[in-house]
Amino acid sequence: MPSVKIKKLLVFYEQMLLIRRFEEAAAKAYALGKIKGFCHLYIGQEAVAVGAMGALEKQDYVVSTYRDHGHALARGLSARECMAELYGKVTGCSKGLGGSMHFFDRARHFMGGHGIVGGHIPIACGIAFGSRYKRERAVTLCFMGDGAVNIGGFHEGLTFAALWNLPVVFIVENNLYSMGTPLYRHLPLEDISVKGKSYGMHSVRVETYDVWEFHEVVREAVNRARSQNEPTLIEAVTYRYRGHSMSDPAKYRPPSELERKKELDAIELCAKTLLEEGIPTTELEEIQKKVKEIVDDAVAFAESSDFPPVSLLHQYTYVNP
Ligand SMILES: Cc1ncc(C[n+]2csc(CCOP(=O)(O)OP(=O)(O)O)c2C)c(N)n1
Ligand SMILES: [Mg+2]
Repeated sequence: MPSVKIKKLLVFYEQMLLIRRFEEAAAKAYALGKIKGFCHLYIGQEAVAVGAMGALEKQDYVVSTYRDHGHALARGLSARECMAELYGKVTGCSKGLGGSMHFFDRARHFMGGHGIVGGHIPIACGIAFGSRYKRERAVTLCFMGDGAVNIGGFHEGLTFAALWNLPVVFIVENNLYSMGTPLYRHLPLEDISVKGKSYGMHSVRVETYDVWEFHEVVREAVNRARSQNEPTLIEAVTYRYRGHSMSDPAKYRPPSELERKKELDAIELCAKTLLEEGIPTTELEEIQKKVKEIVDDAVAFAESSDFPPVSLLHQYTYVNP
């Protein structure tokens, strides 16, 4: 009988694999011209989204960046509605009006998908303020990249969060690059977590490809936010395998760096742990088969869906009172 931890780890394995396979399918559809516009893949960073989202409850909120597919899937948005959104179809999570960078799902408290680097941080603080004010005991998780920590919104948001004791956890996904710019060229620090300390909040740097280890760190921060209204900054050192966007061949980094990072792959590590814990290979193969079916079904669903009608164009431009 698998322990609670192993049962949860099996779910994490499936979710990480779903993100990976979903994005591989998205890359293929993009190359065929079926998905247009911006598309930023999350491949390599799956353990961050999955480990973090596993620490949340239903009432909690998530605010993401333009690299949002993995966050959305880990939060429970279906592969169908996410793929359809990439295809610009009306069955997408944002009715085909948002595309890759603007996934949104009010029911699952997934508050976007934001294209402006760092612009979403004060929005996350506003959501956290709202839930504290209404005594909802909800925590807001706010994801950002390393490129966001020099932006004004970061300073405003973190100051506000610490000063007003907001139940928010900031997760900086430090994938060592901001577009094609390596960290050392845009930040005079290697350790981003020192920034959190300077705002007077709990702050921790985590460098792991072990989804469970990362999950534990986020769980502690989420519990503290929920029970004591204390914010935390978590720096997750990670790596993206693909370029910044679909038009970026990532020639600015040495291939040996990518190969070295791939050896630490979180999905493979998770599978290894599960096998060592006595989970049979056949069970992992079942999960792999299931994930493939989910992704194939999502692609077929997106392809057979309709584009939004022109009448929808202005419907969500302003809030209808
Ligand atoms: C305010 C602002 N400036 C510039 C851009 C253009 N831009 C889009 S992504 C990006 C890099 C962000 O890198 P990072 O935060 O490290 O996230 P990653 O892409 O690595 O996930 C930039 C500069 C933007 N979207 N918003
Ligand atoms: Mg980055």
